[in-house]
Amino acid sequence: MSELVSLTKDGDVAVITINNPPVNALSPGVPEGIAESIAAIQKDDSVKAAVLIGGGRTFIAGADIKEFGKMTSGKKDRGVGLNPILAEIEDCTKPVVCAIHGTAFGGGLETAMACHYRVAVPNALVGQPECKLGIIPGAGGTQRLPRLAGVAVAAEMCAFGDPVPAPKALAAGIIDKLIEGDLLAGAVAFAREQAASGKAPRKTRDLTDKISNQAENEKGLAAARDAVKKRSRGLLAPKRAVDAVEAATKLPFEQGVAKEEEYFKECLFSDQSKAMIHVFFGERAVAKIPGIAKDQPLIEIKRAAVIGGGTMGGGITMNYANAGIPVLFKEVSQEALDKGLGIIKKNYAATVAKGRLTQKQMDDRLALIEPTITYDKFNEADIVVEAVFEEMALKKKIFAEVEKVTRPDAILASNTSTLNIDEIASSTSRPKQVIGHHFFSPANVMRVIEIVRGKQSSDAVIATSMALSKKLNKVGILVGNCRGFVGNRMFHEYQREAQFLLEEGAKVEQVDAVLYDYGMAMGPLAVGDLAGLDVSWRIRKEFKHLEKPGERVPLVSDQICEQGRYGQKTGGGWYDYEPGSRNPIPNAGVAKLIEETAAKAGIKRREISNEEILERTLYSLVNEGAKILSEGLALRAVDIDMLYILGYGFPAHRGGPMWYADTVGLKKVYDKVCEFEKQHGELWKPAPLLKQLAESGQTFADFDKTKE
Ligand code: T1G
Repeated sequence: MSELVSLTKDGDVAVITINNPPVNALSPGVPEGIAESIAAIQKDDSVKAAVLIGGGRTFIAGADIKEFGKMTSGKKDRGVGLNPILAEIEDCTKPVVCAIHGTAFGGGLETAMACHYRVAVPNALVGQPECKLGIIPGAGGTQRLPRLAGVAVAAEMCAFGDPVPAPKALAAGIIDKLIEGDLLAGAVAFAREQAASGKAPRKTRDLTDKISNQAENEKGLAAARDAVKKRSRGLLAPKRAVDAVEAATKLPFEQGVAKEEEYFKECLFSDQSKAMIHVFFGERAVAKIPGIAKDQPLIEIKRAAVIGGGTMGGGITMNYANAGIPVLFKEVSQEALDKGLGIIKKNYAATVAKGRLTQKQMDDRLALIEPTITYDKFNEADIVVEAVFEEMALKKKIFAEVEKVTRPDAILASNTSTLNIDEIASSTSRPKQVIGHHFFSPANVMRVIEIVRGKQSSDAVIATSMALSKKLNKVGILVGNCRGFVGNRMFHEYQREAQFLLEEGAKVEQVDAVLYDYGMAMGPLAVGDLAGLDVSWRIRKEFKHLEKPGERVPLVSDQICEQGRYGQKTGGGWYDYEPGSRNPIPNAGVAKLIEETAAKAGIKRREISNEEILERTLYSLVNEGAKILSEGLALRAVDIDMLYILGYGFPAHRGGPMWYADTVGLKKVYDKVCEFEKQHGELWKPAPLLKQLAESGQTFADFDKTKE
């Protein structure tokens, strides 16, 4: 057929194999190859049945996402164009069995459902993850899936896109049989049985028993819509996915497919989808480190050690245990150690209680954690992660101690979120082994690690840190060493603007509501209360000596901290919190303190629009991000986007701060920044890169292309 699709025979059963590594995406030539194979089978009387299988590590992982850009830029037909080919499979008069291993995602599952039967190995996954790209299934998935699994399962799968393990898919009616051992042999035998049965091949589109009970359908749709309201705030695709599944219950198949295509195009041409496709490829792009050889030998990480049993130390330790890596968990005293271990056990127990972990898995992970108050076994550790208080002197003391008790090739990592990695490294005689591994709180949940390279961090240490991130089920993002690195350096500007807006007249809850409605997981002030206002207070004190004379700084947060209001952990910060509740309650005292402080500072207060709040907070991120790119402290704009989406709750459907700026248009952003500079001074000095790109009509995406 073609090197993408091959057709062979196993006796009277034809085998169609897709060979489009790495994930057998439905790239141009693949659907056509399948169609040609079906046509050939149709004509070959010696063939009684057929098997469709993926070559390599997986079945079809979906349509080729790289093709979507061509669709939205008008270079290619606007639709997926798969439906006619899937109809040919379904109309084949000989049973076609789909054999699934790895993942059958998106167009892959849709192709499987157009086959007459589906078999799979037990560890296969099926799913309709299109909504994670801001789209919906576009090749009949929302019409065939409810016919196989019912409305409730189909709506859940299409609205949220989570993978479904094969045994669960079998129970739901999506696949017909699990094959232990040789998948191809099992599928050929199954196909031969179907042919021998003499039954007409079962066309999924003709199945109606699972969608004929309208009351059941309405119940399933209502439950899905409720869940979408709770879990997919501001997103178009999950809503449209449920609407398309509803069409399957109300319209004949062909009309349902047409309705689905209408919704698919609406989503595909939305800014949300463009942003989420940017994020899909962004998550893969950040793993590529220019200047480090692809075959750079890595340091094998078989054992780890974590110093510090606080919130971060405990979470980091859980990551290693979750990845199956034995880890020493060190504290200075037995009491502190017991407290830290208690938090780890509580976290695991909560996950077991939610059914997301078995008791055995919990016990196995705890067995990998070795609590200690000494450095005894540290010479066995391949990596040591320090997660103690944000105090330079303390960190330098620990690195000097650790150097004496570890092997020369061990990686010495600091979880500092702000302090100078080179200065920490200077307390050792092997700075090339020192690097920053900045986890985000809660460390066992947040999916990103800011990997901070020091001046002398070796390529082996950097490459190992990036690979280790993936092993810890995280996304590693490499950044340069400066105050606050990339994430917190930008966040400092964002927090600064939020607090200046309070002094100038905005309300605490107004500022947070604007960013929440924009799509942030939380507003900047509520985030401060969650993280603990004392953490940034300690860091401000650590850097007080660096403040420029006359430089405007936020005036209220220090006063709140002096009152002992550190946020949720003290029952009050910018907001009040009822015991055991994370629900922020505006505090009149804080509002009064802001007014009084502004009056004392001679700041004239005024009505502040939501638009100004959004622009000043988001453009402060963009402007600082552009400076960071010029300084080479972030490799690409997409690295900043991924850091903010995975580490700071920036909405993926906005693409990250740099992508969002491109969406607004850099000329508009630059003009606004210039305006803010006139109004608010030097702090808003436009970044040269922003000016250059805006004046040359370019984007941050163009900037990234120059880095490829
Ligand atoms: N299209 C194009 N490239 C893809 C791709 C796809 N569908 N999936 C993966 N890649 C690339 C990826 O960019 C990377 O490239 C390499 O393959 C390895 O991927 C009609 C409209 C399958 C679970 O959303 O979830 O079907 O960086 O690093 O960790 O209704 O890839 O090496 O250059 O992720 O082993 C729906 C997307 C599409 C699934 C494997 N399908 N893929 O994970 O490898 S829309 C999806 C994944 C659709 C239909 C609609 C994962 C994976 P590079 P990887 P992995």
